[in-house]
Amino acid sequence: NTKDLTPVLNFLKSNRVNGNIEYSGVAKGKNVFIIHLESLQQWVIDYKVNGEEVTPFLNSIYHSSDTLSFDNFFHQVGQGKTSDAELMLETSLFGLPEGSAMSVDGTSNTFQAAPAILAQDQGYTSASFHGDVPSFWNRDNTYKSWGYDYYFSKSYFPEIKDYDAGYGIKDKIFMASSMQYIQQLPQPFYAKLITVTNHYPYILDSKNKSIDALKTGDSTVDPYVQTAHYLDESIKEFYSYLDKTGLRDNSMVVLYGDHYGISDNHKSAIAQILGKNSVDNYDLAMFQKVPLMIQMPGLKGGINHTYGGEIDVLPTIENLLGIDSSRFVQFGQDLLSTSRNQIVSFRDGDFVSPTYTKYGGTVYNTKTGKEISSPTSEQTTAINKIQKYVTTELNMSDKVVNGDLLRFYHPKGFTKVNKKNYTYNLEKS
Ligand code: GP9
Ligand code: MN
Repeated sequence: NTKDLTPVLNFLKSNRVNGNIEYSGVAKGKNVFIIHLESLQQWVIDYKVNGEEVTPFLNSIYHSSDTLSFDNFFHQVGQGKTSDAELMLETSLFGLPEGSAMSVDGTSNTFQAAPAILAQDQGYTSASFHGDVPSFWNRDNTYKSWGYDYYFSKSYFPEIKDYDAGYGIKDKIFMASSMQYIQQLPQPFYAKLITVTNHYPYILDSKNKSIDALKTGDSTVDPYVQTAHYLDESIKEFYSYLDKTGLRDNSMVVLYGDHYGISDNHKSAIAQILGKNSVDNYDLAMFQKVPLMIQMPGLKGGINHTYGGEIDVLPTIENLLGIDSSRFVQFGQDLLSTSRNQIVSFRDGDFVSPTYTKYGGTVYNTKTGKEISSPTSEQTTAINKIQKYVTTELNMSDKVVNGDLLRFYHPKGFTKVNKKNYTYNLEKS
């Protein structure tokens, strides 16, 4: 009941930080694109294979003066993978310790999610685009709970020869088709484009491969750079459509990698990628970095070193749009805030912070990467304090999701989403 919310609200209140004033409202009224870069990890940025950049276009965005780029940004997903990433970005709530919250609770729970917040606060129209079957990760139901006006899935995209590489339509075809629908949306809009080609097992027809594979000898790792390169080219094409349609000048583009593509089971390949003889848990923790870039004409950009994760994206976007996030139950902190705690909780209770990193249960000095095998009492106190925050944050978020606690919460000026108001024409026409 309502009482269950009290500890959650107290926790959020005691950890609240002010959004960065300098950036508050700078994107007000702009269209917002969320570009979901499937399985893209931060190490590919500026990485070369045989002298060739894997993601030349994303690299140019990463280094552009109107892009806020983050080089200590981590994925925080659990078993829900893509769906956990979506949940965090749309609601600033964590996925569950097991399974997918979108699958388990997406249909029935009450949410106060980005599409509804932007619609009610600033009149945004929302649409999600994904070139696979609508039921994957229970998107067809969850998107109604989040207040998505439109959901364009498989049947909206052309079925041409070799159009599907697994998990849905190839990214380049997906971008071209999505743009035709996007042009028809009332502005300002909030549009999410979920790419799929850079998904395990990284299959691509030879005519679309334009870069060498890695040569680690691990067949599930080596082609990763080829699909990542294809994904990069599709983003370049997306930007050319922005130019052609005139949308570029009045849009903010948020690009993010949803989670690792190469799992911890591939240690030898990871070591080769990183140019090391072997990897330890510290290296694997840092290997969980994914790209986050926020690009907008006129934005004061640069490479930001704050430690953060997917849970922090929504409050960051809200501040940029001039939306007060403090009235919502959101666990993240504005990435541009100068007073953030910079504690990144992994879903299993491990963490990264500017001082200490814990991965696979081992604690490291984040700055040196050295294992802390016999901590001083001072270190123990500091580590325990971080651990307590991480455990509490995850527990609180789980309480909200498992107990459907947002049905008892009424943010100022926010009307509960009525799922019945949303229907998507998902049948094949
Ligand atoms: C499925 C696609 C991939 O629709 O988004 O999901 P993942 O396997 O990465 O969770
Ligand atoms: Mn994914």
